[in-house]
Amino acid sequence: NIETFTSHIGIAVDRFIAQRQSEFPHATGELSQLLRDIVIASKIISREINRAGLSGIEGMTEEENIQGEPQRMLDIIAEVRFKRALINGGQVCAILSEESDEIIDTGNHNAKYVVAIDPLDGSSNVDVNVSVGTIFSIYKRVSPQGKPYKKEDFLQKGDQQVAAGYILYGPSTMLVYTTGYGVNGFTYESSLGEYFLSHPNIIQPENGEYYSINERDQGEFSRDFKTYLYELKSRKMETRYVGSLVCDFHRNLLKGGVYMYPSTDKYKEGKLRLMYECHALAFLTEQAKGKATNGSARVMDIKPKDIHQRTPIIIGSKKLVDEYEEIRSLICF
Ligand code: P6P
Repeated sequence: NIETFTSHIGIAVDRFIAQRQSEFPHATGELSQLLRDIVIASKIISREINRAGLSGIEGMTEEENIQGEPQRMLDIIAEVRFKRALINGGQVCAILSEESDEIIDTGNHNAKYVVAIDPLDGSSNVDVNVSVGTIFSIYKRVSPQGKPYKKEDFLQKGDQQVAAGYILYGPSTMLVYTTGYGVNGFTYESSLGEYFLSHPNIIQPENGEYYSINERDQGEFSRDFKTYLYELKSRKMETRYVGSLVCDFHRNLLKGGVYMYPSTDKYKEGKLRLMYECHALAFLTEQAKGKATNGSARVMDIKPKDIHQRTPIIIGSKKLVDEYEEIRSLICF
């Protein structure tokens, strides 16, 4: 009956956002509205993904994105949906998207936030029905309100994020985000069209059994990575690599583990993008008591130089990342 069905369901995300806002007397409600705008777009994309095989939108376009990667129809659809939600929501003056070379001016020049987003990370997995994700970071603009955005609004350190999160379009669609006061996970109930709190105050296990890396490149890894991987394998850690970042990150966040994408011959600076992938995940993992480094520096301390720059990353359970750093300090100095 409805009692049992709803007994385990937590608060709806709208009410959670409002409750959190009420804890900050000076809050104006603009960030709350921005989060709601992201939630709206995610519900539309969740539906598009769930029926992609029926609507024929799994395929490719003839285009490539700035990364030189082929663009899929769903990449474009996801970007359009987030752009529209953020433009109409009025809280964002500019958007940095993985799918667009240039920063998108929303025209909301009085808005005080900017958003960096990977609208649909891992989208190549959709046509084989493997989970994919959206990753977003929210920053306060540094340029004066009332005028168009400046590039400096985006070249901010990870520490400057006011909020960050991801949506995981998996067996269930989940929203996981932080505003700097812990990490909370919400599960989407499509029959009600609402997200409900299902994973309150997520803490990443200090240790873990999983390591995630594409072993294809192991011949190219630096000595510290080779030594670290040898160590992990020698104690029979489980390798789990979906090849969809949000999946691999989410599993390691809940169960404990480490995700690595080091520098390779093909990706000298690592493959993952700092502004709209690594910053958000680093903020989340630190808020959940985990750790994120680029090998020599805390990801959240990196001073961005280019809006589409990449970075090597080792991210996850604190003890596992500490162990990598120990090995690196022994080998590299
Ligand atoms: P590789 C997907 O393209 C992505 O950006 C992440 O989602 C994923 O973790 C990574 O690249 C996979 O890269 O080189 O292992 O195929």
